[in-house]
Amino acid sequence: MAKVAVIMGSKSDWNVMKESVNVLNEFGVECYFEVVSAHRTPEHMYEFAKSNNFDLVIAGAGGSAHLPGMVAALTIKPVIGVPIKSSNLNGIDSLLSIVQMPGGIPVATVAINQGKNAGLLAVSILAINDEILQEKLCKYRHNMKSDVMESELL
Ligand code: RP5
Repeated sequence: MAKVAVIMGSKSDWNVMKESVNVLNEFGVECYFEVVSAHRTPEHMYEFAKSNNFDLVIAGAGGSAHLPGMVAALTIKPVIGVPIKSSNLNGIDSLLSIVQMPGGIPVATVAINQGKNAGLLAVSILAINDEILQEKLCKYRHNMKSDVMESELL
């Protein structure tokens, strides 16, 4: 069974990162979540990454946002980064920190505060080898399409 670790640099990131957890729960993907800070708890970050107790990591961080890149450097599992809007730079600082990984250690980066899309991307990756998840994703897309087709303007 695939397992996703959802980590974040601070409990103040939870409002965004719970959207990832909500999506994973909706699709029935096992996950766990915790605060892992690159600068406040660097030893714990190392232990977490080296535990290998996950198939995929979703990592959210704000500010200079080292967490996703540092974790990606410590594991060969895929890492999805979520830039969090936490400073007066509107999240642009986090976005650039996470998306601009030098060649060699990739972090798949979603839009600022897009915990939901991080969850959906994780499901898509895991669905490669899981027909049930493929079916659920097709149904999810179908429902989105129906919502648009059936929506009425005032
Ligand atoms: C980052 O600093 C966290 O990811 C958070 O987005 C930001 C602010 O953290 P707090 O000061 O709210 O704990 O490490």
